Amino acid sequence: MTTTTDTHCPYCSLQCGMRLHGEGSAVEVVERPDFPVNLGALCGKGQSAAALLAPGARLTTPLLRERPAGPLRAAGWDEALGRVAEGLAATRRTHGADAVGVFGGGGLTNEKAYLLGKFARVALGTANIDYNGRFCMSSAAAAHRLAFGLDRGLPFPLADIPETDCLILVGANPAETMPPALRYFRELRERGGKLIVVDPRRTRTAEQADLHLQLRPGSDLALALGLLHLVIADGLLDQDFIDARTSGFEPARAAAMAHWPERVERLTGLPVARLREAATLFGRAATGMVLTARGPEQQSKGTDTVGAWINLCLATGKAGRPNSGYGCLTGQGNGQGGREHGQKADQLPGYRSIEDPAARAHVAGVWGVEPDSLPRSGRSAYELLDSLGQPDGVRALLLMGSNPVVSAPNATHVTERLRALDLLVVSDLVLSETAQLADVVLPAAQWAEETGTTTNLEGRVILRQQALTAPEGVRTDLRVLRELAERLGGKGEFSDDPEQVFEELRRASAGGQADYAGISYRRIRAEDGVFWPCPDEQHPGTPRLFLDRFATPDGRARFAAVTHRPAAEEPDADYPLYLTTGRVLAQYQSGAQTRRIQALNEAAPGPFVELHPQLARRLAVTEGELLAVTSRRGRAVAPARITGAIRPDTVFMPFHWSGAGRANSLTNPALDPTSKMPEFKLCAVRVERAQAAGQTQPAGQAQPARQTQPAGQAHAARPAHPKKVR
Ligand SMILES: Nc1nc2c(c(=O)[nH]1)N[C@H]1C(S)=C(S)[C@@H](COP(=O)(O)OP(=O)(O)OC[C@H]3O[C@@H](n4cnc5c(=O)[nH]c(N)nc54)[C@H](O)[C@@H]3O)O[C@H]1N2
Ligand SMILES: Nc1nc2c(c(=O)[nH]1)N[C@H]1C(S)=C(S)[C@@H](COP(=O)(O)OP(=O)(O)OC[C@H]3O[C@@H](n4cnc5c(=O)[nH]c(N)nc54)[C@H](O)[C@@H]3O)O[C@H]1N2
Ligand code: SF4
Ligand SMILES: [Mo]
Repeated sequence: MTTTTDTHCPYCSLQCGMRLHGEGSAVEVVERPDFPVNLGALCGKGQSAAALLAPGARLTTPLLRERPAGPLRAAGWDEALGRVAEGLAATRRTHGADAVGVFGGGGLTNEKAYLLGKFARVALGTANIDYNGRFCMSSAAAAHRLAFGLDRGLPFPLADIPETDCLILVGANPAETMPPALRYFRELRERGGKLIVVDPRRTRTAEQADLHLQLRPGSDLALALGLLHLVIADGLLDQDFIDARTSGFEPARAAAMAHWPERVERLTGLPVARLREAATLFGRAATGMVLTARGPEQQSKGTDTVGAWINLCLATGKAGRPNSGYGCLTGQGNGQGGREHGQKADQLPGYRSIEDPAARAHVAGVWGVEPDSLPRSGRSAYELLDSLGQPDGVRALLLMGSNPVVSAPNATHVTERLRALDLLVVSDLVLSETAQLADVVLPAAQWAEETGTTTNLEGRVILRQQALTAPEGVRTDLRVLRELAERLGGKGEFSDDPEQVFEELRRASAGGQADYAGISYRRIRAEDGVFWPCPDEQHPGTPRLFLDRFATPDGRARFAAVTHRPAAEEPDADYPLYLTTGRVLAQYQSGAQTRRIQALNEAAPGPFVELHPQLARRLAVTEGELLAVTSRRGRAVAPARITGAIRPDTVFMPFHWSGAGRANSLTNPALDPTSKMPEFKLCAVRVERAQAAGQTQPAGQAQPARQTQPAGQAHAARPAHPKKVR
């Protein structure tokens, strides 16, 4: 029988609508032209997403490690879950509940993220749960809450973008990271609106801009302050808006006045004339938007940096009004919903604080437990990974939906910490680099094999519908959590029916900031998604926030009192260049999924180091030659890609690969004090020809499309680790 199911892409936060068309276990992705966000358009990742559903391409049986340094072998579910439950319980008995940790992901559905948070607090009783979203947009989330009292990535639908007069895109490269969204920027320019792109590289996105500000990495804070300075000097403030709808302007004004154009030119490397051009375009526009992505956010001053861009919007009256505002382009498939319902260290569902007595009482009521039994705040993502295997740290870890061996900063150190665990349990679709280190690997069902909601970058809650039955041997994450909770014999009820879990999430979120109480699967199907907050079934949902008031106690948006400061590590004589990192179109994140898909692997076969021709000449490097990049934390080797599109003082590496070409062997785990975001976007490095540096192995080259080994076969043996204790 042929079936057609409407669903959404498993990858990024655009959550493009797609249709799965198929017979039996074979499905193909076809267009779904009626879904408003992407109107049928998909990037190559979405088009090829079904390839990983095939049994040969993914895990179909649990895997167990018998001896600390032995290989992984196939096992039955009963044995695998028994081992996990016993191991977690033993760690809890010996070292206390907080010695058990949980690490989640922004790709998990709302139902999974919610149940994972409940599982940690109720079934395990641990404070130590956090997730990879900490590495993603957490600085923007923190700045949002400080300024507006509420964090939703975009306060308006994407469809508003073409209506604004001037848009500043800061450290975002949607041409590679969300191509179907380019339509909105194109329409903006067709209407006569201006597009300004701020990026140290002339990306495919920057090529489409009216003005490209090719700043020095890490200088966005100075740039935003400098633009505010010029706007003030040119009399372009919206004083009525400042008086009526904001608080705290004076210290923000004083900080901006200390960032005069020549000083900002020195800090950013941008000529004063360019700064003036940008300030005039934005300041004079009747409406305007600033959108940030990972460029300015993944810095040890990311929260302050985003705050400075919000200041620019507030000072010019470009927030809380139609076709104006600040927004963050969230990244992961459920990067928005995944940060709302309790998989963060300090959070309970509905974007509630775990330290707030009223929030604890409400959620404990829904969960049927005593408020006092709920743990308090735990460690943030990098702090949690850094604590693994340490005497007072986490000693048994359940990891669901992340591949930190590739994606965490200072990854060599993080890998060592993972190896020092008493027990590592990884739920994944494939044998990721992190799963290869696990004691127990649990094969999870995939997006097309289960139903669940995600919340896209606009705050639109949408429904992925099951189109296929998962292969034998694979279980859903919800079922794994339910069965583990039962084996652990604790309090609370755990359902594995997604709609039932969503119904519980509605109740748990009711009255919170991210209020889903009025959203149901039925409504989502009928309405192309529903925007939160949506407190009851009659409520239409909230596509646009802050039009009447901001979500602060007095309804006013708050200016941030911020000044420029250097990065945690600036270039010096030993490490004279900036390294920045990011993405390419055909690979997704740690590459665990996309490196297993042939078409994508052909399009982007391996890591590389982007460098300017001037730098290449100085280093006597030719195109494709292997380069050794060294930072204070490690070294990576990858071929040179010479391009005039990058600053001569900066090199760029994508972070999608493991092995010798892993960018995160180099990156700096210096954390933003507020958001705990690591400084992925810049560190100081030295670059040499690999041969000159004594490297002769052609390491870091394209990796062949690796297939997961069939069930029953021995899997990667893990090198022995001295810290391994059992
Ligand atoms: N193809 C693809 N698409 C993806 C993903 C993927 O892995 N692959 N991941 C998804 C996820 S989770 C995310 S978070 C998003 C990320 O989406 P983006 O933020 O658009 O992607 P990045 O490449 O990380 O960074 C954007 C730009 O920041 C620039 N940049 C580097 N340093 C600085 C700086 O100091 N200041 C400024 N202003 N810019 C700087 C880089 O040159 C880069 O062009 O993409 C999502 N979509
Ligand atoms: N140098 C550098 N490092 C970075 C960044 C950067 O810009 N530069 N960006 C950071 C950002 S923004 C992000 S978001 C992180 C992302 O990095 P990761 O957290 O590693 O994200 P993914 O590679 O998407 O890992 C998801 C894993 O979960 C599996 N998976 C997918 N869906 C499911 C599911 O439903 N259930 C289960 N059980 N497993 C699933 C996938 O197969 C994959 O192995 O990387 C960060 N690291
Ligand atoms: S843009 Fe994002 S959601 Fe859309 S098809 Fe590509 S990866 Fe999927
Ligand atoms: Mo992300």
